Amino acid sequence: MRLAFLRCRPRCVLVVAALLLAALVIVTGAHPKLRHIARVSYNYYIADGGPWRTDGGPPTYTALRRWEAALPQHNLSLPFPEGKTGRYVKFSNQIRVLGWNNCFNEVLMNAHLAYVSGRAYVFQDYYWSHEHYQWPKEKWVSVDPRTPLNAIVSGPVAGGPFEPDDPAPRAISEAWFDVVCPLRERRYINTRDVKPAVAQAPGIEVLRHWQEVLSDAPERCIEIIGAEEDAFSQTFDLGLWGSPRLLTLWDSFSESPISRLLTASPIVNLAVERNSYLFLPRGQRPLYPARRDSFRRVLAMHLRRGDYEGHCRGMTYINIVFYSWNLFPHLPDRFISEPDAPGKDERFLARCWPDIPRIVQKAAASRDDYLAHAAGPDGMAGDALLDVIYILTNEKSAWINELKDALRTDGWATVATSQDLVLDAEQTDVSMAVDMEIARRAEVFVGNGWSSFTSNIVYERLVDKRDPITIRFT
Ligand SMILES: Nc1nc2c(ncn2[C@@H]2O[C@H](COP(=O)(O)OP(=O)(O)OP(=O)(O)O)[C@@H](O)[C@H]2O)c(=O)[nH]1
Ligand SMILES: *[C@@H]1O[C@H](CO)[C@@H](O)[C@H](O)[C@H]1NC(C)=O
Repeated sequence: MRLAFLRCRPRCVLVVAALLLAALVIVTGAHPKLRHIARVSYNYYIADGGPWRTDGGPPTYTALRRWEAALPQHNLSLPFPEGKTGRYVKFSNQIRVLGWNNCFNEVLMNAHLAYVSGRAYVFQDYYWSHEHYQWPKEKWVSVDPRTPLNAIVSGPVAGGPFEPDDPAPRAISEAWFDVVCPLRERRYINTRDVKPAVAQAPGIEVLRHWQEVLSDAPERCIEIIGAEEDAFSQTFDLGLWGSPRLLTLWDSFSESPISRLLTASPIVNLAVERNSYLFLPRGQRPLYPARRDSFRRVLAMHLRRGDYEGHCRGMTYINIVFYSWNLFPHLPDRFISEPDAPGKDERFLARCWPDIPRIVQKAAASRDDYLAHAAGPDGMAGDALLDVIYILTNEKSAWINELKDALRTDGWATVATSQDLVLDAEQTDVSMAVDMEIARRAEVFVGNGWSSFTSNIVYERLVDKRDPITIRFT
């Protein structure tokens, strides 16, 4: 009896294991959500094998990942304020899985706060909001798709060097933070213990308050943790970004090396170069000697479409003001919210979700205002000319062709849109940044005042000291 049981045992175990495995496969396969997680996990951990994956899925950034890991500041032997005696701050309360520009705002301001506090900023990957990710779901290689920060932007915010005479410690990666700041050496600061004191304060006071906390703390390693009960537990939260309280931060923030040394990434810059054919003016020879540089003849216009129709209606309802740097009163086309005046909803929607006639009209008016501004006392516009229009948009339908026809009919000799860009896999992954860089370089920009996508272009153009007449809103 005893012996027979022992003899059966290995076989019984095998049979039971095989049955369990079969049951697992059947249960996982039958449930679509589980099936998705299984496939995505398989892709993430096993199938994501590097450059040989040419099936049209998202890029793996194998080389860029290796480069980020090997940044020169990732070195324990470096002298203070870097290396094993250096001072660091990681913002684990940074928002994730949201549109790029809502995240970008915050990343930049946190990096500026780290800078003024004499601590190295810990940069992190960008985690996509699912609806904006460029790749079809069946091609995803992780449950929450993400992109290395250095694929999107370059500069001190992403670990690039500061100016030669600046002793600031360079930003490090999340992975290096785990090496240089082991868990037992970290001080955790919960936002609940810091934010209430400056809950409704002007932006500059929020910065100064946190700066004091981070500078005074004797600990080398600080990790900021968001309060669980606070739905907006960011250091610089949505309430601040959507309010004029923000604008008091401008002098400090715009003069920071985080802002001044911020550029597009090499991947993005190359995408713009590769597509510069599109901006070559195609019309007849100008009637007067005009600039040769194509970008100086481009008017770029951001049309926030798709999900924005519903979003605009929602914002109309709560009468919301412009977002972030779009709020500057010295920019033309200010939006003054009108509580309950007759027809105010229509006026709001006409600006947030403009139709084709309005778009055509706004492009022409922005061009004419710019040329009038460029004109000398003789009424001549010098060599200024705007004959190229670029429409940056998340609109993917044939509506774009209707708009292109209307713009051509109105006299724009060269019309290009986001749909015309030719991009490889890495450039496709960061196409929002490609569009933003084109809009940064264009001579005139027209955006949507409620959009954070627009506001970060406005920010870059203001840092570049562009004339306000070249920064417009529909
Ligand atoms: N390539 C490209 N993508 C765009 C454009 N407009 C919107 N998108 C995509 O949609 C996302 C919009 O999210 P954000 O960047 O946070 O900007 P936002 O306009 O404030 O939108 P919400 O965050 O949804 O309010 C972008 O990050 C892009 O992924 C565009 O003109 N070109
Ligand atoms: C790390 O820093 C030390 C001190 O500056 C330097 O001598 C060493 O070469 C660095 N190591 C690497 C791998 O760069």
